[in-house]
Amino acid sequence: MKRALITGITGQDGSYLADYLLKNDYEVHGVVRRTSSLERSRLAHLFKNPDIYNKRLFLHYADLEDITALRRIFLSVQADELYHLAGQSHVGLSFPMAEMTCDLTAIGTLRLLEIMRDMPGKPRLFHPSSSELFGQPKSSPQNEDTPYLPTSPYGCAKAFATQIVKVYRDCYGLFACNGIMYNHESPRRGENFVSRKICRAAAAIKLGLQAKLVLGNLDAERDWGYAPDYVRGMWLSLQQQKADDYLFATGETHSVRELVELAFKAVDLEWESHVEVDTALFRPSEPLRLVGDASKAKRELGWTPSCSFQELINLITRAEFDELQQLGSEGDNSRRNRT
Ligand code: G4F
Repeated sequence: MKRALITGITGQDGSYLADYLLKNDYEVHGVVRRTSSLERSRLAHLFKNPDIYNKRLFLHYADLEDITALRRIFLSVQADELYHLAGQSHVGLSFPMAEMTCDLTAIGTLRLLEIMRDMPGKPRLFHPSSSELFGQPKSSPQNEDTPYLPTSPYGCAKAFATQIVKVYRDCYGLFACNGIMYNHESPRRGENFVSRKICRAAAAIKLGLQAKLVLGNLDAERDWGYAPDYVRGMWLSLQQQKADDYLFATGETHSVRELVELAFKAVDLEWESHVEVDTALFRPSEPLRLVGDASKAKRELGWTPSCSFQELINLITRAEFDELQQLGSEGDNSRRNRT
């Protein structure tokens, strides 16, 4: 049985990856931070399964800054594969929290590589890089060779982390891969990312639980895909003979406005009378023309996205509607914390 270690296992990607690996007969270990709340609802279905929790799924406590604890976990787990998904992943919040974002995302990755260098049986490493690397690129679509021009502290931190992974691969022979991930969404997305915020609001407004939706830049455009597809790409990256970098994207770009239109249409509402724009939610700078060319991942890994943009937004909005309706029928309209 192969053994995998996931930092950030409680997040959207970490929880889908745990599902995927467990289905593929892995023993899965996750690193979690201590928080005052024990609720880790994205993993709840796994905790409830007596054949899985503490049998094939194990959690270990450590912060990314706590090198001694991390090193101890790495040595005791002796994983075959390490997926480093933890970090501060909100681009907007990286502006007010620039130092923390760079420390966790950039230096946190370097610290992990340093631990790996010293390990006797070195695991294969997957690092999730981001389209934020490209910021305002001179060409579209982007591929693995497009120069980095990040426009946010988060993008700068990812540029450092991506390059240091390549340096450690080339200099120390580590099996370390970057996946340049474009936006990927699902019902497990954090509620302060725009897809989930919009789909949840459309469902809540339809059910009479929310009056309006306040958004930032409706003209911003992204290449949005379905998170479980991207998690499959992470795994495929580590199954190759040679470590390399791959870009994962749908190749289509859509605006926030189109996302709003689809989400409200999914619940049979006209969006214009429910949505307000607040310029306070605009970011100091916004990437432009972010759309990915995933032909290398398709050619070498056999990876393709499974879900269209419309299917994705319908799927998230329907899941929100069902969940809010169920909470309502249980007499509890409070928002559930999924992390
Ligand atoms: O959903 P978002 O916050 O995602 P963003 O900034 O593109 O970052 C996500 O994708 C990256 C690429 O894969 C990851 F690296 C990163 O970790 C994260 O997963 O915002 C999408 C767009 C932005 O242009 C933002 O300005 O939506 C625009 N937007 C408009 N109104 C809003 C809002 N974003 C948020 N979060 N909230 C709004 O009210």
